[in-house]
Amino acid sequence: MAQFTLYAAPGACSRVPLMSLEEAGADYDLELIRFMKGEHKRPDYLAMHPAGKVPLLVTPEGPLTQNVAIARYLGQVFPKLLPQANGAYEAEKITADLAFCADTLHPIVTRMRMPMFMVEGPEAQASVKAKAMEAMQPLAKVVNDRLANGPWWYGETWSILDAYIYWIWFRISGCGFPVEDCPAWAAHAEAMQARPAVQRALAKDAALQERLEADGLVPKKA
Ligand SMILES: N[C@@H](CCC(=O)N[C@@H](CS)C(=O)NCC(=O)O)C(=O)O
Repeated sequence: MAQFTLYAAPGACSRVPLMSLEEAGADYDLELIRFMKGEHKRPDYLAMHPAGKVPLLVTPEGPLTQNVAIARYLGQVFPKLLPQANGAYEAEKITADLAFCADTLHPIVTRMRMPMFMVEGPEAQASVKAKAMEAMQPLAKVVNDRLANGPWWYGETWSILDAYIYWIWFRISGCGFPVEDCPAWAAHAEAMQARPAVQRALAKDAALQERLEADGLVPKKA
């Protein structure tokens, strides 16, 4: 049995720990959660993740939920994944950066991509999406300005923050958001795609998608 098990869904924010585990060269198994079959709401899964979401990382010590906590944990087990902070303030600045992704950017992304989870009807959904796009604009500038001093979120050193910011990029691309206004973020995404560990993670994520397609749970991508 592997040291860790990551429960994930293709395209979901479980890509963040997936890329991190690949970057670390960790020993882990990957388990597919089929939202369409309600696997994230089954009692055995809820016993490990009461909120019924992905990602879930099962560690030798027990299950761990929430991307911020999983990133913090992986950063301790594999020190190359996060900057090693000098003191409480520096440490919590890193937590704040992770929380910026999880608590500020991610909910806006959800409203941009999945307004149907928020309100009923096409007009209300279009309005939720438009508001979310508007809210994302100044935040995208914050990210872009930060990455202009890159190549990575923390300058010369790659970290889990880069995996998180790259997942957000994936979600805001291709939905009408003006990503062309964020050239540094686009360059960051390209640099991410050139990393062998990221390529391995994306291939595993694509394999999960293919399993959903093979089961007839999602339409086959053209
Ligand atoms: N704050 C949570 C957010 C997790 C989350 O919203 N995951 C989404 C996928 S990106 C999910 O599982 N959605 C399924 C659902 O809510 O039913 C974290 O950081 O882990």
